[in-house]
Amino acid sequence: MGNTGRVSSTTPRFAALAGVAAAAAAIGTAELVAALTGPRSSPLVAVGGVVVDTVPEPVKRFGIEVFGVYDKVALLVGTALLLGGFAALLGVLASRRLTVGLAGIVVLGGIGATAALTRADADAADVLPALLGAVVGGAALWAFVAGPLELDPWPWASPSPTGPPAAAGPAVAAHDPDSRRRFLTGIGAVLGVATVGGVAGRWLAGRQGVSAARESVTLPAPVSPAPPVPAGAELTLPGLASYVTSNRGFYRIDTALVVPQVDPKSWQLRIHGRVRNPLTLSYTDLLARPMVERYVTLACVSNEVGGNLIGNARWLGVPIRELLDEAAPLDGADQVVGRSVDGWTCGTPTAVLRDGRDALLAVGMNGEPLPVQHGFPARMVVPGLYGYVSACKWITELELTSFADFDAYWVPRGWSAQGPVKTQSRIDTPRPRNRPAAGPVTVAGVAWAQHRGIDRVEVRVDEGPWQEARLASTVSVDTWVQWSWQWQATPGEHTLQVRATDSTGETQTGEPRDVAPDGATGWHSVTLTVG
Ligand SMILES: Nc1nc2c(c(=O)[nH]1)N[C@H]1C(S)=C(S)[C@@H](COP(=O)(O)O)O[C@H]1N2
Ligand SMILES: [Mo]
Repeated sequence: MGNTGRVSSTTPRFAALAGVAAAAAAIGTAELVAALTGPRSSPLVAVGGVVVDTVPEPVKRFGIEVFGVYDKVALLVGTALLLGGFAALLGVLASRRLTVGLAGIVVLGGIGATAALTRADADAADVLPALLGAVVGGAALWAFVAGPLELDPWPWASPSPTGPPAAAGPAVAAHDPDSRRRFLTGIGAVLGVATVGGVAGRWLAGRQGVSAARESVTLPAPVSPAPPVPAGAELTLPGLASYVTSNRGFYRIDTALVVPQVDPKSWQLRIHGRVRNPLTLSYTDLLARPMVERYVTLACVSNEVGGNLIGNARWLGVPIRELLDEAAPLDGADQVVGRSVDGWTCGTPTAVLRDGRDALLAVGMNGEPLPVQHGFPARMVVPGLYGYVSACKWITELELTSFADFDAYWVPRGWSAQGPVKTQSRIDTPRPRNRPAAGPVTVAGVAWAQHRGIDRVEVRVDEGPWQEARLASTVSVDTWVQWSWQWQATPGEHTLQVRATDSTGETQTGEPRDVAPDGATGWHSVTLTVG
């Protein structure tokens, strides 16, 4: 170095570095504190959660398109990058006027603390990660910009304007040759400690999860077991979705940036609102009740035609109908709002829950306690309705109200209050990347119309005549069904299409419609080359 020109040109970059290090110190501290106050009080997670929930007007369309399929990691990384940019700017501002930089940190801390307070079930301690983070971040900024680690000379410390620029001698003389090394070592140390602290905080928070509590649960045997899966339900073809979806393979959709960790010991389900007899059940109360086990196919309203946001599992639980009968809904209570511990809500017609179908307050999935991501300790599963109006995970309340009085989470965000599943069908094999040889080719897939049942599936090639596929067997009308069709494939490019007819006689419409506001329509098409 020793060249004043180079010093002054690199200094803003060092100042930006100081800002980023200060922000890292703040975030690392916040994550560490959040290990005590709960992962949702982490400012990154809390701010991300507010972003997910608010979906401001210009972003609304985008929000609707990515309904539920938020890339959570991308959101957190995006927030961190934005924060990094802002922090760099703060560093530069602080190098001119420390108070401006510190004020910026106070604003960031305030945003984090406010966001944490808006989360469902927040308590006063949830402001601590953001506030303590801001204190540590502010101290770091001061240390690098005006304190012991200050880089010497900062631009404002350069020789007085009266001194000839070429005669930078005094500044160079006053320059502490160790300051740059001290500064950079300090930055490195702060970034290192902040990273270790942040990772440790995340790790500690993860250890407080409920996996151990979940593993120690013994589920009761059902008084009414699921009917056995008939041998003919599983065609076992490569590429074809299996009739029963594994827990690991089951799609996951929710707005939760961190998976809620609900301790079954303190968990309660309140059934309240417009009922004659409000009830509160503990997890033990729930497990003591007679359980039924049923196969039900769950689908997301955001599932595009041909998409895979659908799965079929064996759910163990208590019929919601029985719980409602005990609570005795009052006249006009036509909506049951399921409310999750994280504040998410869905609204289900009371009549649907009481019409005799196997709507379950589920505690088990495919013979295991519900996986944490799928709603442990308890969730709703309602055959025939999309998940966003029925499948509340981490449920803690069933509130009887009316559709006129309450809009559940997705309704003000542009989705229909009513969400019956639409009849749909999908071609799983062959796929475009397959290049089958000419001759016999098995075309196969799944079709669903939960709670109505599928009567017929038809396939056509190159918009020729519709030809009836063979339906596999199913457990009940509440699950999807596999289908297959033998194709005498000829060389060249071909387009396969599928459509299903449900047991009411209604054939799936070919009109392509978007997933919003109440589920996609249209025929799944697969174009591929033979030979
Ligand atoms: N608490 C909570 N429950 C929720 C959601 C949510 O965002 N939060 N999403 C719903 C939606 S849109 C669907 S499709 C199903 C998905 O359930 P899964 O993740 O177990 O497949 O959960 C429903 N239950
Ligand atoms: Mo969904």
